[in-house]
Amino acid sequence: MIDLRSDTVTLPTDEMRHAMALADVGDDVYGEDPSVNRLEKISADRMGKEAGLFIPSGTMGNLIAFLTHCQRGEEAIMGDQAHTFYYEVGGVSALGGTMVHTVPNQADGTMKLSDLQNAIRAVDVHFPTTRLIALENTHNRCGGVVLTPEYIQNVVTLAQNNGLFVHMDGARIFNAAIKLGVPVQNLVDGVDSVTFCLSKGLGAPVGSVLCGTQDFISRARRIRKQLGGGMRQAGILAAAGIVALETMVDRLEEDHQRAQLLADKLRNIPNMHVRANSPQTNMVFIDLDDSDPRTNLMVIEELKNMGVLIGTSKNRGFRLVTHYGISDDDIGRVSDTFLKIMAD
Ligand code: TLP
Repeated sequence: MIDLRSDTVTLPTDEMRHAMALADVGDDVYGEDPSVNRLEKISADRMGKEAGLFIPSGTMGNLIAFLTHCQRGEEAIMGDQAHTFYYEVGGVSALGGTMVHTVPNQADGTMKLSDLQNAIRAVDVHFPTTRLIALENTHNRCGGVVLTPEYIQNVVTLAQNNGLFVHMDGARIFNAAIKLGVPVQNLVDGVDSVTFCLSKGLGAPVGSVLCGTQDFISRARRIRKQLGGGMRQAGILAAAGIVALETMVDRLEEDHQRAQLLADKLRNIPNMHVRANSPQTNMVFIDLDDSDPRTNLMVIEELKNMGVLIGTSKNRGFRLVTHYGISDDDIGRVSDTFLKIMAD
């Protein structure tokens, strides 16, 4: 099977498995796991933040950030295509009582500054208090697109002028940094909290890290415990995360190149349309022509029967994600398989 459903399907490298087997561990709820402590320190340094917190998943990282920043009934502004809005089971509202205020995401993953400004509540006894703006980089539903440091700084300035916090869902922030050729720190300057994932393109089996100030992370640690996310000998997992950070970041460029190669090949497939500006990073989004009598789910099933797994996207769309388990040969096989299915 060639699995392009997501970069979450990546398997740990041999070096990760070795590091896991040999990891120094302790009880992380007591703060005594040396491998977790090391991962948190390395992560915070990479992000240019004071402290880090190892979290089981990106979803929990975002949830903890929201719950730490916002009191019940307070409002968080996010894009209407945000992962936190679409794919996190309503956790911030269900578990945090956070009121979600969406504004339209533009095709490039941004939200207009004027929309953000208009979404901020005035001080009025009737209104919830606006507390947070959430960004996402790379932006998943907008096509794996990249937010630039300039845009992020504009949002940070707007937030600071209005006394708001900014959280960055940076599940794939290293993809953004590699694409832009900038240090990852430049993408989170002035941002109050950032979650990034070790278990996507970086290939670790489990885990994300939330970074922010010392005070923010101390409070986030309590929320993680409250949610049942306090782990014990988690150094086994953190050890793989350290290898991920040390060995897997620079090679993300290869995934971007393969996504480009894939898109170029798919452009020649009848009745398949590669979306404008796709791909920017490791995600290729394509759409099935309206004239094709099949649904996207039917096409996915046919591809599956021929050994290729891909994901859905809105309407008649598909998402194909490259990662280090995918070779150039695989890209050729995928396009040949598409050709067979679409020519029939
Ligand atoms: N995204 C998954 C699915 O949930 C859609 C994927 O396959 O892309 N933020 C962003 C931007 C994400 O794309 C994801 C995962 C998460 C957060 C959540 O991470 P996990 O899966 O670790 O909870």
